[in-house]
Amino acid sequence: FLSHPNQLGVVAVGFNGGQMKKGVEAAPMALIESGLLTQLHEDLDYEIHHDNIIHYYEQDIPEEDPDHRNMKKPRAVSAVTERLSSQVYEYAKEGKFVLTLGGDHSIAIGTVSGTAKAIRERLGREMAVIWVDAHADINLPEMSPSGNIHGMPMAFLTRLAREDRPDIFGWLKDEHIVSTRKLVYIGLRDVDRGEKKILREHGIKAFSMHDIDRHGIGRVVEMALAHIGNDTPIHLSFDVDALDPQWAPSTGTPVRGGLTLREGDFICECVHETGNLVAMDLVEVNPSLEAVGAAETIRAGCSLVRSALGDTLV
Ligand code: HAR
Ligand code: MN
Ligand code: MN
Ligand code: MN
Repeated sequence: FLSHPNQLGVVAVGFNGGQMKKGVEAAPMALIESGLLTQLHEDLDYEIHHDNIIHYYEQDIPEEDPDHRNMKKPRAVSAVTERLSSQVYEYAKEGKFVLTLGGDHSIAIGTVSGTAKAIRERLGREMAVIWVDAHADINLPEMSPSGNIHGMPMAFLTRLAREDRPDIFGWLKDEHIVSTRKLVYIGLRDVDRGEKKILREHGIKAFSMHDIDRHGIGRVVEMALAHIGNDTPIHLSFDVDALDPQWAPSTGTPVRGGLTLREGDFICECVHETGNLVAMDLVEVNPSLEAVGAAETIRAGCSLVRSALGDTLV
């Protein structure tokens, strides 16, 4: 589905406004300084397209941003993701692979919408999303326990949550939207009551840690890919908190009992092998939390990205 499979568009998103903890905005810098893009170029032969800017979107972030429908910083998240959506779209419409380095997971409202629109225009097809995360991030604003928008992106991206104000996600149009049938979760283990109800009522495919314990990661990835079908473009949105805190301690909402780094890499390798991957996000690395584990978390993040982009063990 890529017209230029070795061309990689990179967007570095230093945004933290989808949640309350400072530090996640420093992740793209840390990932890039640790050599990620150099490795992708030198070891995996990608031609990197990057403006060499870490985007903080200062000029898009309003001073006044009162809560709306229980959402915290709704205008900031909306403005940043609207901008990001067109940045991602610009790369994706040229048939390049798009790699976005976050940032908290609210930025997926921008990345997924941008890829979905480009794939519709370029190929006339609906895209699938594989969401690897401890959390389902599909809270409707009113039912979110925290009001943090990083717990809501999939609700807006599927239109289960909707808002018509143009400054609060009203910019999301039909071409940006993903079908609940084309969404698959892997790694879930901290899902809110209301989210469980949504997953059940809409028949959304979800593989929890329980499923991984029961069937093994190999079978789970096979079932996840079978659900999507082998002729569908895929956007992989990887929240580093899907990994167990043993491998990725430096993240805002760590949850024990997660994926090993090998299981995370394995998911990425298998998704790469389909040949259908068109975009990836890596989010929620927060180098300022559990500082002793920051280097390890950054290394884990780099490993996931390399695996998704075709690094092989032998
Ligand atoms: N579900 C909770 C909420 O909505 C916690 C979300 C935690 N978020 C993430 N995203 N790290 O995956 O607030
Ligand atoms: Mn070179
Ligand atoms: Mn998440
Ligand atoms: Mn998460």
